[in-house]
Amino acid sequence: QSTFGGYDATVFNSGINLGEGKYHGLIEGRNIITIQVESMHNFVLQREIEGQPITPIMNSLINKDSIYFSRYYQQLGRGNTSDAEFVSNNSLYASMKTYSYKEYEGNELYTLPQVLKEEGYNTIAFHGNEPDFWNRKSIYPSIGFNTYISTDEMEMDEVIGMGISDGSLFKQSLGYLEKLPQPFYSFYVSLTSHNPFIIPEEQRGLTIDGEYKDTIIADYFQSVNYFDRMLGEFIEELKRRDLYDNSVIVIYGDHFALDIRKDNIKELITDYLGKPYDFEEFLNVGLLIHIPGSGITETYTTAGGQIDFFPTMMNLVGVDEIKGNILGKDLINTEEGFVAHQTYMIRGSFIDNEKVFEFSRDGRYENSRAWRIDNHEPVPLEECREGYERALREIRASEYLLDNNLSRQKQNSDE
Ligand code: GP9
Repeated sequence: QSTFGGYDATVFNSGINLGEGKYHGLIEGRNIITIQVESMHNFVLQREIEGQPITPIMNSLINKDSIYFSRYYQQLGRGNTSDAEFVSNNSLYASMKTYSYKEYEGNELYTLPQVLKEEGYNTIAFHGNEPDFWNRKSIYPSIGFNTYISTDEMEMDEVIGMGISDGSLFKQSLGYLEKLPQPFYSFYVSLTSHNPFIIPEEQRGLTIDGEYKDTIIADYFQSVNYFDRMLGEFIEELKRRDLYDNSVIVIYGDHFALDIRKDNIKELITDYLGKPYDFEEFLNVGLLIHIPGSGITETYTTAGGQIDFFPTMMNLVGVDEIKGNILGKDLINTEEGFVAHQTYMIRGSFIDNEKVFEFSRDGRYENSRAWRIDNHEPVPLEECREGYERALREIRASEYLLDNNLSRQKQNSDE
């Protein structure tokens, strides 16, 4: 049996060949523009408020030349936005001791940007906040970003909330993209839709006068709608500068916005959605891969998580072999969905294609809760035991691996 210090190393997808998969190499050679959107719930996509689409631009992307994963969940530890980055680019679980960008700062990592560099990509990251926030500046080189553009390099010409507005971030990034040798991997971390979601009046694109007027829903929808509009302008600029046709635009949310643990919010969203606002909607941040001119428009409903981002992108880019120790799966070529959680729903909880299992906070299995996603009916707990054990096994193995700096190590088969 392959082990890492007694942990079952077979949980890691090291050595797997992706070469025979559907859409293997579909985006080979194209630039990849990934946008991790601040606080984006999947449920804002393809939804309306008072007759107005909240995200018309992303909706139009979903409807043409895109692969859309409609059940794609956040998987954070202690580091919010930065953990979403960490999990997405490393395909391992986030630290529960402190934020991963601090805890694993000294690790030798195996990451998506590094793999893309080996494929000839240039890598760059953009974020409209101070470079040291979440320790990004220190860890980005080992994540594999050659260049990091933040408030040190950009003009603070329009600030909304915590930093440079998304509109300005996109505009200022274009000059860098134009100068980069292609193909490039550019990773954006948007910021304007951060809590408390206040967009200056003149920048608000929705009219919300009805029952949600002056509620957190109204503010939140305005902020996501603002992001969406800025994305639309960015795409037009990419087209104008000849950077669109040969690129892929990837979009997913970093984490929830509207906190299910607050009763008034839970009630409001339940009312808006017309169904219980539960962990399934709360943790779903969506993933959209827009491939201009591909003629491919598909929606996948397999349950996946941020941990699956790296291998999914590897397959599309056409990288054959997974050479490091990662835990995610290529979501295009997997039917069995499984997403383990350790925050908001505590460790041992999981979501699969049919159900949600929430491990009890008192640590007693028999007090856990499980329900079907389609009709919210309870699921017998004995049907969840295997998933519960798998969630623990994967998270513990990941923790051991990262604590011992083994991302790039070969597994031992003789222990
Ligand atoms: C900070 C930004 C927001 O740079 O990424 O972080 P959050 O507070 O959402 O973790």
